[in-house]
Amino acid sequence: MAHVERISRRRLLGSAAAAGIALPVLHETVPHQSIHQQLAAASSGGAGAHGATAGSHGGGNSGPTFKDGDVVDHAANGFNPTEILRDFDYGKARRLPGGRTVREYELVAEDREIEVAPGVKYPAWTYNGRVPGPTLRATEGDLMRVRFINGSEHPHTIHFHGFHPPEMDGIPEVGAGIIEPGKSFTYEFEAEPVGLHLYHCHTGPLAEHIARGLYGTFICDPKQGRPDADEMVMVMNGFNTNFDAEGNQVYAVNTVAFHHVNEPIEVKRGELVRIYLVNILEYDPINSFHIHGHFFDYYPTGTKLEPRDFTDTVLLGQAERGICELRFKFPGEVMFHAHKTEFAELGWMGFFEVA
Ligand SMILES: [Cu+2]
Repeated sequence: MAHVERISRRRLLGSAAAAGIALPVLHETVPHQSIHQQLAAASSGGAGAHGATAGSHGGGNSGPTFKDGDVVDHAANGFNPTEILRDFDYGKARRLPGGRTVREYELVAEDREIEVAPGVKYPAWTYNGRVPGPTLRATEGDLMRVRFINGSEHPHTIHFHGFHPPEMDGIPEVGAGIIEPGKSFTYEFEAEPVGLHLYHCHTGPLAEHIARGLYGTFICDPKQGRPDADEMVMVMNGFNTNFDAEGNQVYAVNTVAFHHVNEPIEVKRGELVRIYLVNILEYDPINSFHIHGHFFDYYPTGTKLEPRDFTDTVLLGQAERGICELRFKFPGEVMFHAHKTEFAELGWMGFFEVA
């Protein structure tokens, strides 16, 4: 019954595409007629809002997203998840007298409609026009200066995870507090501790300010570095396209549903791959990550240089993150997805192309 309830809460999602993405699990667990009726209702209810269409069946491999390999308009979005994957922002770096490195970054809040699945538009709030925002990267002990310019119509902040004094915490009524539209503020703090962190807006209502897309990854590298690897960032997120604050209708890594089904991540067999995995998902209590046919070393929060686990699946609550390291053993297409399988079927799945 839980599945039925979940479908019904997604009926009004305004997205035939998301509703049409097919749910084999549901077919197995609830009467077909009921599901078909509900999907048909979702399709007809949603088609008007976004112009997406679904067939009379609406779901499964007949779903418009999956079946046809439709893709979103990355150019219109202004970003491509394949590029976000390996895009690290080290800021504008210079040495201070005494040898310390200062890194200066700029983040601009901007309201922007983005396409999160083919035909599904979402009125996002972004840092630098993209969701997730830039992956800010520094080495422990660097001085970080993050200039925040609020170009949005809404008040926002940047709240970093990591060490910093309260006046740099990016919460209301402390330090600069909320940064109003048209205003700016520079957050300044030392990069510490070593690990994989994140940042997000901390203006109320907090859930909405996060869900809208105001978040990104912050990596603090150890001074001695980590072993050479093919590094990538996966921010697990989702979109509550009907704004009912109950779960989400679209799930992904780095925003676009099924993106790495359409564009598998190219990796080399035997090479060390390091995934910086962040869960920022709002409106669902847990998310997960699973790779097929392989196990990985797992470093929770990346704060220790020795792995805690050797596993093929990790579970993460919101703001939990960890580093996954592995070497692909076999050539070919290797699937990865949320082992919250409902999420996988609503967009959170993809493939590595191992060569
Ligand atoms: Cu905000």
